[in-house]
Amino acid sequence: MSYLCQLAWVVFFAAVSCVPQKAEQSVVLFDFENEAELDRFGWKCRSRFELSDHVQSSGKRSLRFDFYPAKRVGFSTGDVPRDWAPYDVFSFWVNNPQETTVVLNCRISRSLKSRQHDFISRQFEVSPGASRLSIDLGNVQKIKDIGKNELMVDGFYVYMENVDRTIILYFDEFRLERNDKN
Ligand SMILES: [Ca+2]
Repeated sequence: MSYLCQLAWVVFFAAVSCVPQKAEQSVVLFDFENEAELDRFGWKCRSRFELSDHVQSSGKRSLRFDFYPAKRVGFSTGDVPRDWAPYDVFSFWVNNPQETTVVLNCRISRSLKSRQHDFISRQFEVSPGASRLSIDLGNVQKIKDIGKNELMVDGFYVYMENVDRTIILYFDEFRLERNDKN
């Protein structure tokens, strides 16, 4: 093989290896099927949590979380992929066994350059029964003037505020999703 030919192959393979890997269409971050998943969370006081096979959206189990009366109570994790820019939606399934709507908050912690942080916060009114809650990451990028490919995340926090009675919710299938079908 001539020198030029060898060089061409080197350039070709270098170019191929530099093509960014496309993110999966949908990534399940937590499915709450085994106890080890619970170790990936930080748990706050004033709560009780366990895996449950009572209801679920995927697999056989979900997370049952009892929010006890408190000013603020919930659960958080930093055990997530850092780069959320390739994804369009962050969503999770929730089942509200109460007979009334409850208010649930979700806060995504975004890391900025120079070790600063800010938060993407959403408040949801969760109706009785099952529903899927979602945060449109594309819209967040627009509102916060975040450039494409610049959504670096440290983790998220799901919580309730001013809880005056014990509230039970079941959670399952925390996901990152892409909208395009390619
Ligand atoms: Ca599950």
